[in-house]
Formats: sequence, C-alpha cells, structure tokens
Amino acid sequence: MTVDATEIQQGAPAAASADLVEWVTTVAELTKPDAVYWCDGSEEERDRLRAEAVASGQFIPLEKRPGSFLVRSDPADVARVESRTFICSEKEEDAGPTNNWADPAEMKATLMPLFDGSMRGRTLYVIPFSMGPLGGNISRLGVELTDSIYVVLNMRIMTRMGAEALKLIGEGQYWVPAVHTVGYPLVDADGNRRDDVTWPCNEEKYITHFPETREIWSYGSGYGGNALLGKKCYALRIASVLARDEGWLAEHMLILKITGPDGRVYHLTAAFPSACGKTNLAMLRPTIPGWKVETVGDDIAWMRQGEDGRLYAINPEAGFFGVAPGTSLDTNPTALEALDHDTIFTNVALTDDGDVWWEGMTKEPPAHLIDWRGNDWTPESGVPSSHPNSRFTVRADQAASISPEWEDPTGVPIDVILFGGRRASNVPLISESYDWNHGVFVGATVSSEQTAAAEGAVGSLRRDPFAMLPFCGYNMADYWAHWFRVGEKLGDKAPHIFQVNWFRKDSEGNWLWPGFGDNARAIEWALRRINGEVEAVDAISGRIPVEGDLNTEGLDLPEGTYEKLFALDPEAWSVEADLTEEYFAKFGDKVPAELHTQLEQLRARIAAAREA
Ligand code: GTP
Ligand code: SPV
Ligand code: MN
Repeated sequence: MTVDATEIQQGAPAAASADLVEWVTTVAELTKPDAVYWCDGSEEERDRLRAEAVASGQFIPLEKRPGSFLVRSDPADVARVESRTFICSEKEEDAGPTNNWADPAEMKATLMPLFDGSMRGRTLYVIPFSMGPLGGNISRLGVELTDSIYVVLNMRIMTRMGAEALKLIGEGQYWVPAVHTVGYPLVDADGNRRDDVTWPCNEEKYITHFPETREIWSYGSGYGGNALLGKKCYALRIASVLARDEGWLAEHMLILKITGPDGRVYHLTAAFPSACGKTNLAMLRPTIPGWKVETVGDDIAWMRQGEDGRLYAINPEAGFFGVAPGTSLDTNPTALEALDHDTIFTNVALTDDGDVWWEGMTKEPPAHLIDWRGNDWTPESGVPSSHPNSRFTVRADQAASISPEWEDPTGVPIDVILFGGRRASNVPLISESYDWNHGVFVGATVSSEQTAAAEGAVGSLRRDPFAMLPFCGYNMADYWAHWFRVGEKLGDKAPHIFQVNWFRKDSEGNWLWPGFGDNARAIEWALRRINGEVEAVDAISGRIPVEGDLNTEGLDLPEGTYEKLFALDPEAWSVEADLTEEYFAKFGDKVPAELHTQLEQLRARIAAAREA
C-alpha cells in the first residue's frame, strides 16, 4: 500500500512548513513508498534505525567498537560516478567543458519515469539538515528525501540533522531540496514483491544538479558523494553556484588551526583532489617540536569576507567520510583513535575476532579475513582485502584533534591557502605564489594522478583545478574569474597562496619526501615566509626555500634530496606551459585574461631559467 497525501499531512511534525509538506507529498506521490518517516535526529531514532539495518543484514555490528558497523556495498557501487554526474543548467555554456551537461527539462523527463514508483515497498525518510552550525550566518539548510537507512545514518553523522534543522526551515529559512533513491523498489507496478538485498542500487545512475532551481536529484547509487547529498552535491556543486552569485567561496578544502612554539595561531585551508591527503593533513601531528595542529574540517570549506576584511572559513560538515586504506598509527593516529566507537565502516575487511582491517592499517596483515566482497581472504589472495575507496564515517568531534573553534558559526580567519595534488615529477615540495593572481593561476592549472575516489583510470594524470574538477557546479572558467574577483575584494588582507606536493618520486619510484607529520616542516616554512622571517628564491613555479631554511632536522634524508624535491626543469615546465595553453583553449573566450597574462609570465620565468 503506498502512502497517500492525507496520511503524509497527518504524519508531518508540527514544525514542518506547508511548502515542505507539499514537496514531500509530491515526491511521495511520484516515488510511491509504503510510508513516510520524518527524522528527528534523536538517539532513540538512531538506535532504532541501526537495529533495523542489523536485522536486514546491511549492518554488521562490530563487537570491538561500540556503536560501530561494517557495511559492504554492491561491487558496482563503490565510488563517485563522474560520468553519471550532471549539471543541468539552462544554458550548456553555464556547465562548461569540464562538466556533463543536460538540458534541465530533458533531464527531468528522463528522471521522472525512473523515480516513478522507485520507492515502492520502502520507507521514504525525510532528513532536514543544516550544513554548518545550526542557525549560523554562513550555514545553509537542506532536506534530503531518501529510501536508504544507510544514508540516514551517515547523514546523521555528516550533518546536523533532525528537529532543529526542521524548525529553522519552518521559520522560513532558505533550504535546498534533494531527492535520493537507490532505485531498487521492492514491489513492482503490478504489486509483485521481491526480497531486498544488503546493498540495493541500480545499474543505471544519475547524480543531477539544477543550478537555477537549486535542487538535487540522485538515482541508483547508495555510495558516498552520490547519495549523501549534503556533501558534494549541495556543499560543493550547488553551494559553488550560490557562492558565485553571493560573493563567497565553496571549496574542496580542509581547514586547520596551527599553533607555533611562540604561541602564535594561524589557520590554513588546503585544496587537494580526492584521496590526496586532506584528512591526513587536517589531523597532522607535527614532527617538529613546539608545533600543534587542530582540526576544523577535512573536506569542505565555505569562506566569506568578514567585517575586518579577512577571509573566514567554516566547515559545513559535522563528520568525516574518510579514506580507510593507509590510515594507521604511523600515518594518522588521530583518525584511527577516533574510530573506536560509533563509526560506520564501508567496504573494509572483517577480522576473525569481529574487528575491521584494511591495507596499511598494520604492517603485517592478519592471516585470515573476510574481504569487502564477503569472501575469505588471506595474504596470498593477491587482491586487496578492502576496496581502495573504502571509507569510515565518524563524527568530527570524535577526533581528539578537533579545534575548540570548529563550530564557531563565524568561522576562522584564513592566513594561508595551499593547493596540491599527486605529482611524481615537476612540482616542488612547496613554492610560494608571487601574489593572489599567480596563486589563482596555480590553482587553475593543478594536475594530479587520479585516485580510486572516483571510477576511472587510477594513476593517470588529469587536470583538477582547485581540486574542484568533479565538484564545480558551473563553468570552470567563470569560477576562475570569481576567484580573481574575490581576491580584488580581499586586497592586502587576502591569504597567501602556496603550492605543495608531498608525492614527488625519485627515478626508482620511491617517495622523496616522508610526508604525513613531516609535512609540518613545509608549513612552518610557509608561515615563516608570511611573517617575513626568511628570504626565498624566485623560481619557475613560485618562490622556493633557500636550502637550509626548510627545517629537515632529525630527518634522515639522503644526500641531494633538497635538489630533487625542488628541481624545476625548464624543458619539462615548457611542456607543462604548452599543455596549459591547450587546456585553457577548451574554455574559449571565457578564460579570464589574467590567466593568459599569468601564463606569459610563467613562460618568461621558464625562458629566464633556460638562460641561467
Ligand atoms: P577525499 O576524502 O577523497 O576528498 O580525500 P582526502 O584528500 O581527505 O584524502 P586522505 O587524507 O584520506 O588521503 C588518502 C591517501 O593519501 C592515503 O592513501 C594516504 O596514505 C595518502 N597520503 C596522505 N598524506 C600523505 C603524504 O603526506 N605522503 C604520502 N606519500 N601519502 C599521503
Ligand atoms: C571525495 O571523493 O572527494 C570524497 C568522497 O570526499 S565522496 O563523498 O564520496 O565524494
Ligand atoms: Mn573530498
């Protein structure tokens, strides 16, 4: 029996506004669930939904970690699907050449038959949520409708979800509608019922965004950014459009607070592509004495100019959806320790004593595991036990490194912005941009080796401007212009921009830089630079450290490492410049003139280096 309009109206909480109830009714009439349930965000509700997910077999309770569960996805639903992600702007040029575009009316015509009856036999959950602290000036509200308990329980960790958010919406605050279905109805149009599976999804997938009407429709996937619609769909793709129109920034950036030995406090944001070290850096434990890092956010930053003219950042999320493999007591003890209770693990391996394990967690793998597909696994199996994009979902305040200011609704003032990626060659450990406009050029031209966070060719080099390639909700060239405009407004109060690369390799393919806690050494140099405490060397990519200024004390680096970390080969950079010119050409005359000027200046520096 599908739920009817009267039942929905009667079941709605008193705080629900008429327009919200009407929208929920419309979607329910389309998707035809058995019931509509309004999430209040209570612990009682959480416990009930967990119990239901355990009873259905989707959640496997982990005895060693109270309140924690293992979930195994369908092997065909393990990461963001960029090829199935669409920006449905009225005009194609407003999506730009880096996005898949579809005409909004045509996309709706494609989607409506798919959503028609897609929730038959299931419950439609209404999730009112806030991105950012409840009621905060920079925060924004949304409502996700979903037929997945997994999504509800993840959204409960990743956002401020429930009655409080509903109340703010009821008071008339702006909210974004977001509809999600796994696309696996349990009853067909003729009333024939089928059994559920532990990870329902559909072979056909559509992750769609309508920037003009500011709505999100997601079909067929239950995984991560495809399904937790507050995250990439709202907080980046839709929010980047809001930010463009309203003069702020919605970015794929971690936010951290760092305190030096002299007690001075700084805040940094860093844009690295997916699975390139944001969570790790956000929870950094510096290896240099006297420095301390606290976490504000690990994935997304919303930034606005404050009354004092500086740029302030909030973390719109309430939790971490972090990459599991590679997380260990050596690489990220803070994350590992945060996972000892109330964590959802997706696609990692199960140990014989009811705990989780993934590649890199310990040096020696256990002798036997159940792998992420549910099969027996031994170290001889020859395949990873955990999917490379397996993840943990955990409340942000479970990390011991969480900053006391992390929920400050006005945000933290940003001193430094880092851009980075995975580059085996060419890009030095750190270099300082000559000014804001050069920094925007650096951000716009980032390339990075692709990771398992999205389907596609892992390891292949691709442009990922501002780490926003999969997340910019409008034309990337317009986005670059927006960054120039923001810089003009910030003037001399603008953060300083640096480029970093922890991933440079030697000719044998070994990492040149130890990374992780030692990345604090590069940040220390950046902070000394902005304080005017050290000179720097003008180089092709920017200003690089004078040898000896980068603190390598206590590191056992082989002779010649500095030269290799900071080598800037004019021939290789000349090739990069040519590729950049080709890349810009894709955007036609939308490319801001300043980027062409910056490219000319880069070529002039390359020419000067050739002569030197
Ligand atoms: P998303 O959540 O996908 O946006 O990614 P993220 O940028 O938060 O990625 P995360 O911090 O989870 O990085 C994942 C991978 O980067 C892991 O395999 C880490 O081991 C590796 N990594 C992080 N920092 C470093 C580093 O300094 N050096 C090296 N070599 N690897 C690193
Ligand atoms: C990323 O891919 O950048 C993520 C994970 O942060 S997901 O939420 O799945 O997009
Ligand atoms: Mn991310």
